[in-house]
Amino acid sequence: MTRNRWGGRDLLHRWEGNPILILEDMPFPCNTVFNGTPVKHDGEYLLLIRVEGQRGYSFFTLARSEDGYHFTVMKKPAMVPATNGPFAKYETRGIEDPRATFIDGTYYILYTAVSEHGYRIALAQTDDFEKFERIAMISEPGNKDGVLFPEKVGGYYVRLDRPLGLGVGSIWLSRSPDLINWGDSEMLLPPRAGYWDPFRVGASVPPIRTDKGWLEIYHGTKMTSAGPIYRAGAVMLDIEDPTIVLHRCMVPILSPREDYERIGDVGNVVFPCGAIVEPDGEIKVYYGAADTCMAVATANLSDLLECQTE
Ligand code: BMA
Repeated sequence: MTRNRWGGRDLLHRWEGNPILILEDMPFPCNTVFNGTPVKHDGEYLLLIRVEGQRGYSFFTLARSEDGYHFTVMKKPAMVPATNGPFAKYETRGIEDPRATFIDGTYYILYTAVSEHGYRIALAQTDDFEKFERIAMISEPGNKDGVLFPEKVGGYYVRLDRPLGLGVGSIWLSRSPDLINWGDSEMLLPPRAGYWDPFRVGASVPPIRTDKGWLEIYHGTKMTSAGPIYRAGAVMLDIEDPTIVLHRCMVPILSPREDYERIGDVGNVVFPCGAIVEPDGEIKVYYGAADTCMAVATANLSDLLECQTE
């Protein structure tokens, strides 16, 4: 019997059929497929995936599934970098890492717009994942990993993001009256010396309301002589005042262990961009692996909440 040198235990359980999307599944030539954000729309699983084209810049394509595991990728890209209008000059090097949140009947997508002027968070909306409408650039350069809360808190829309500041890379929280104008920003979660997330942290999955608080699945990096290792962890925020951190996982909930997470364009990366909570309490977390393919891992939401108290 072959021993699996990557073996290990994570709170999230990888689906045995992983990875769920690889280059072979793509109906057109491209470099990689990763960092997709899921929604369940009319009973169907939709995954808006980041595809890096052969020129090296990213765009988004839709994949559809009936069971959340077997996906078919649409033949035409869903959203490509703007080539005219006010967004064009900020998307010259692609659009990356979409995160979808459903608020009051509309899906809002936060994504990273990349250009020679730096990276910024942009906001688009869609009702059906067929047509996307860009709404606004909602950050200055040097900010990414934007995720929207699924409802207003204290009368305001709320987002988490990751301004790079002095290179520290902490998760911040900002508020907005209209989803376009953002401010009232506060530092929420810094990297943690002495743990698995000492270098940088960033929001990953749009916050999930639970009866114990807002569950945020975030990514954290540790720097090594071979580059960063990207792991996923969990933090619980107060429902009424999400600037209050109730619990933060001592250990990651998912670490790169399998070949498809270890080896790729950027090795040692698990990078969630969204999750689906099923009616029976199972959570499916969708993540990019090694910046090269898409994978999914599951847990009971209640087990994930347990991890907070460790
Ligand atoms: C982050 C983002 C992600 C990427 C990750 C690992 O900074 O750029 O898109 O998956 O790095 O390379």
